[in-house]
Parts: sequence; C-alpha cells; structure tokens
Amino acid sequence: ILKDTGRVVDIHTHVYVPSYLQLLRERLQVPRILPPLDPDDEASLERLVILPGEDNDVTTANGRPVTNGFSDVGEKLRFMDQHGIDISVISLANPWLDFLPDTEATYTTARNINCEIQLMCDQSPERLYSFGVLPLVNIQASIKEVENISRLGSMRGVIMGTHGCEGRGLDDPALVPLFQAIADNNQIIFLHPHYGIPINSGSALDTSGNEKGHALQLALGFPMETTIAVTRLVLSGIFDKVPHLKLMLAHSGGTLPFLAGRIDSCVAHDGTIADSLQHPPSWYLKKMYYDAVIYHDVGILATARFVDPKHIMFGTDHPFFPPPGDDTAKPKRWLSVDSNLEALDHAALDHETKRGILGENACRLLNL
Ligand code: 5CU
Repeated sequence: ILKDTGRVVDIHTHVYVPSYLQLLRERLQVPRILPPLDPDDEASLERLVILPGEDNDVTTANGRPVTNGFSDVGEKLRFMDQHGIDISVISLANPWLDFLPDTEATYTTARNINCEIQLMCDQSPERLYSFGVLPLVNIQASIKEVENISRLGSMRGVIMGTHGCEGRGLDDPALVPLFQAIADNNQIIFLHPHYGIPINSGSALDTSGNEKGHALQLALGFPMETTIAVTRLVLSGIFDKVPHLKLMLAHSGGTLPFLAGRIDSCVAHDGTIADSLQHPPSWYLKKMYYDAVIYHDVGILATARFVDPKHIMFGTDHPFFPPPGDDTAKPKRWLSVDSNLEALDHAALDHETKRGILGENACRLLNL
C-alpha cells in the first residue's frame, strides 16, 4: 500500500503466553477460556471471554476463538511477514493481571510472564521487542518488577490498563512512586483499555450487554475509557511531579486529540483545577505518544494535527480482529491491518511523516 516506507514497526500487537492461557482455562469467571463449542470437531477452537459482562449477553457470550496467533511466536512472525512488518513490540493482552489477588503468587506470575515474553523475543531478537506486565495489585512488587524488566533485553516498558491498584484508577496518589520508578528506569507505559465506561447495567448508554456483539464496547467503550482515564491522570498533576514519565496511548488516544480543546476550556474556567496544574491539559497530552490504530484517515490526521507526528506509531492489534468470515476462506491479508495502512496512505501528510509513523518514530523512541 505504501511504497518506500523504511522499517515497518508494529507497536500494538499482543500475545497471551501459554501460562496465562492456562490460568484463564482454570477460571470459572470472566476473564476465562471456555472449551471449544463443538468438542467433536478438531477445528473447533477454545473461546476467550474477557470483557466485563461479556458472558451475560447472548451475542458475546461465546467470546472469540483462541487462535494460534495468541501464543505462538512462529504465527506472529508469519503474520508479520505476510504484512511487511519488520519489527513487533509485543505485549500481554488485556486484562493483564488486574483480576489477581495481592499475593506472592501474583508477583511470581508477573515475573514468569515477563520471562516467557522475553524467551519469545529471544527466538527472533532482531524482530521482536516487548512491553512487560506488572502485578499492579501491589505497588512495591510492581516497582520491583519494573527493575526486573529493565534487565530483560527485549523490554522497553510496561503495558497497563486503567484499573490501577485494586481498581482505584491511574490518578491514585499511591501510584506516584511506581510512575517515578518507570520513568527513572527509562521505560514507557503503553496504556490500553479493557473496561469500557462504567454505566449501570441497563442504562441507555451501555456499550455492552445490549445484544449488539462486541462492536459498541470495542469501538466506543474502549476509546472513552482511555479518554477519561488519561484526563484524570493529567488533572492529578502527575506530569508536574514526574515530568519525564512517558505514556503511549492505544487507539490514537481514544478521543483525546479531538476533545483536548474542550478539556482545556473546561479547566480554564475552573480556577481551582487550573491553578493546580503548571500548564493547560493539552500541554501534557501533546507530550504523550499515540498509536495509529484508528482505521480512518480523519482520525490519523486529527492526531497528527494535535501532536507532533513524530509521536505517532503504527500498530495492528494482532491477533485481535482476524479477517471476518469463514476461516477456510481467509484472505491472505488482514482487513484490520489494511484499513490502518490505507488510513495512513490517504491521510494528507507528507511521505516523511508517514514513514516516521510506520516505523522510524518507534525505532527512535524505543531504541529498536
Ligand atoms: O476483541 C476484543 O475484545 C479486543 C480486546 O479485548 N483487546 C484488544 O486489544 N482488542 C480487541
């Protein structure tokens, strides 16, 4: 689609290491893995049910098939070859370890998963890098894990959701020492949604439980979750306390590039909040990094007009969103990848800028 692109880097691409899949298989509550729908059919795959409330809606209760792409590094490399991707920065997919209790076993689980991810990357060290995972239920254990991650050669930072420690969110003051440790270790946080927006079940604004499949939750709930969590984080003043904290936001920052002006304006009209910050909210938002997983040239362009386009990086969200339809009739290329490539191709940006988004920006930022 795009010619003469230089290195292509996928910074939004997930894995579930085998031990994590096993952990989900042993669970009776979401997040969990269900057995294949048709146990007599060898081609029938296990089902991943992870989103809150997904099991209560007839259109989502069967989750999504657990394809090889979730855990097989060979499959990841085949997918990369198929789509001309030179380097992938892999990360555990949601909901990470958010649902585990505060025990030594949880800290060990984080350590083991990071070790498994590093071993995956060791199979193709020129092509695979990674983000580690933290046992966020315990902040001291997470700080220790950040130090461990610094010793793992493929790792460039950590992936986390919006849950924080025991669901208190990212603006929980108790997280400040963890953010400080992440920044001091020169790691970046890849912030990714999972929960959607908290609305009482049955509300007209629910994005899940409405018998409309996953579309509303993934297309709207996820980006609004990111938008709210990051705005709260900015308003907490964390970037005045830890100015060198680096964040990379999934899905082009949810709706932040579009809403930044409104956030600035509302804060400017509230003296107490405005005085608690050294800069307007958009000043901090412009320092962040954004993926390009937005599937439309208008979304790419809005992001590129809001932040320095050097802060934007290509991603695929593999192995989620495989080609729709019958497995046997799978097209060679994935629609989800090509729609993001086409969006970039069609965006009114110059060639150097597109080249940067496709790979060079990630190489520079993450030292790949
Ligand atoms: O299909 C889905 O539910 C997802 C998900 O959970 N996480 C993600 O990154 N993409 C799609």
